[in-house]
Amino acid sequence: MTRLTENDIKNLSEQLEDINHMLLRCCGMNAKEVACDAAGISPNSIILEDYLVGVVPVTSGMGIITKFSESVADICRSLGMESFVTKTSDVTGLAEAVSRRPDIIFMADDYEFIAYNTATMKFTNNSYGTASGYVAALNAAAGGVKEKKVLVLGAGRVGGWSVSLLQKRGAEVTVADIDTEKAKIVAENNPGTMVASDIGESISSHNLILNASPAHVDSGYIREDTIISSPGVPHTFDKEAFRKATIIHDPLDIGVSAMAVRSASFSRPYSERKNR
Ligand code: 2YH
Repeated sequence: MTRLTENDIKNLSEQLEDINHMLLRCCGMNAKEVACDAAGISPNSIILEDYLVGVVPVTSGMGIITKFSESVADICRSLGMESFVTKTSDVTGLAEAVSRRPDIIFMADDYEFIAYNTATMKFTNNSYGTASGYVAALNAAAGGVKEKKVLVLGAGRVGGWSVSLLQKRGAEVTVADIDTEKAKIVAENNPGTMVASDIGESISSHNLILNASPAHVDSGYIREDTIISSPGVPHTFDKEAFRKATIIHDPLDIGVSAMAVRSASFSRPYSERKNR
């Protein structure tokens, strides 16, 4: 599982405006609109300003990623939500967060990253959020994926969810992975999905790609006018790839925004139900 590095996110809070511009340019929607589409709700149906989000740093495993929690809180703030990072971490941090009665608590260790809705006791995770956000972005950038061929690179958790969500939007999906067995399992779980036999040839024969793989995509294979929705980190496209393709990418914003909006959609805000 790819772990974000401090370098991936060090300036993210200052880049959120630029990411919104990138999304508007590529998809005609900003991060909030992409996240609402990913969650299957209209932006007018939810008042994100009424939701309070708590983010708890977690020291287990490989430990704290500098600015990770702050970036998550800033992303939620950029959506209009109120947010805070707890001063303490782990279980003490969770207790601190709960005492402030937030609607949503974000926590991540090395394997799982969740947005827990405190009213419904339901959580949504980053793999689903990332897949749903990048599928929504690709769908918007492509003017709809219905009955169009889409290639999903990577058959991990994000790739698997992407295949399923693209199929729900009516796309004809092919999945590719250097581990063909993993791709076959994703295809078996999503009947109708094809498995790529030659990854380079598949990239060359698609102009809509969801890149959920950490592998480098060689620009030589990429067709002119391809749209690549690319959650995969590290993000290693070269200049030629950017010349040929529209590439939608950011290290955290699209996935976290989708998680925040989906988790908020599980319940009305606490502020509306009670006095905090
Ligand atoms: O980046 C990660 C994991 N790879 C999970 C991602 C799931 N798609 N976790 C972040 C760890 C954050 C750290 N524990 C902190 O700063 O709190």
